Amino acid sequence: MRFDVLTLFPEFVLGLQSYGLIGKAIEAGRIELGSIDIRNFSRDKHRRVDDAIFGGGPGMLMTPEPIYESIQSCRRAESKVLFLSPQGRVLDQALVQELAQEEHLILLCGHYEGIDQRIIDHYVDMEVSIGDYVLTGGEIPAMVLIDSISRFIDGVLGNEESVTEDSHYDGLLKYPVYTRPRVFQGHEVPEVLLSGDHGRIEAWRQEQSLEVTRQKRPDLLKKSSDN
Ligand code: 4H4
Repeated sequence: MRFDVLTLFPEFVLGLQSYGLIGKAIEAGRIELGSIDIRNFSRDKHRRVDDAIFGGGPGMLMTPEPIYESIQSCRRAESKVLFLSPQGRVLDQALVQELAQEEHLILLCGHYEGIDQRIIDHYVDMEVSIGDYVLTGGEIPAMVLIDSISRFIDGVLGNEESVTEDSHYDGLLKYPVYTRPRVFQGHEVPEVLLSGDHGRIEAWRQEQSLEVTRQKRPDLLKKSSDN
């Protein structure tokens, strides 16, 4: 998987190169990360990348030419261009797994009031949102996508970790988990987890996963019963 991030803050995105498992995966070549400064494609003598909005309205918009040139600078036949936007399909684990099947994702980060609609209409394959709120820029959403998608790339998670035990993998939340000490501030680990009886442990975990989901996200239970 290769990610190319089209951004006005290239250094910010490259911080991922020294960020935990993502940094290790980049170093090991499991994932590739490029960060392209849209401003380098401005033909304006002041390197402007924004302008006033036709028809009036508050704020500024990112102009289409520098964005178009930055897309063309890295686009390949297999590329998918994603625009991070509050108007996009809201990211969930299903979309993460769908996007993890791609080979090359170009992540376009907006600023100001967004970008010229003609880029969205003619050069963006999918708008993706990380939630129903508006941020100052698309870089943090882009990093959310890179992190969540990278967990599904072979070799990024250690052998001892697996996405199949994650919350939302099967549409439910993860069961409660515990580690040493067995007694912490007088609070004990559930006895079943110390029993060594893997059948009992698996059954307990499945029931707990349902109960946690029922308590915290009953909407997920409705969604899974509708499917
Ligand atoms: C893009 C603001 C588009 C407004 C932006 C619009 C998110 C989000 C986000 C900086 C950029 C904002 N990106 N999930 N939420 N014209 N990006 O807030 O569509 O209203 O991903 S617009």
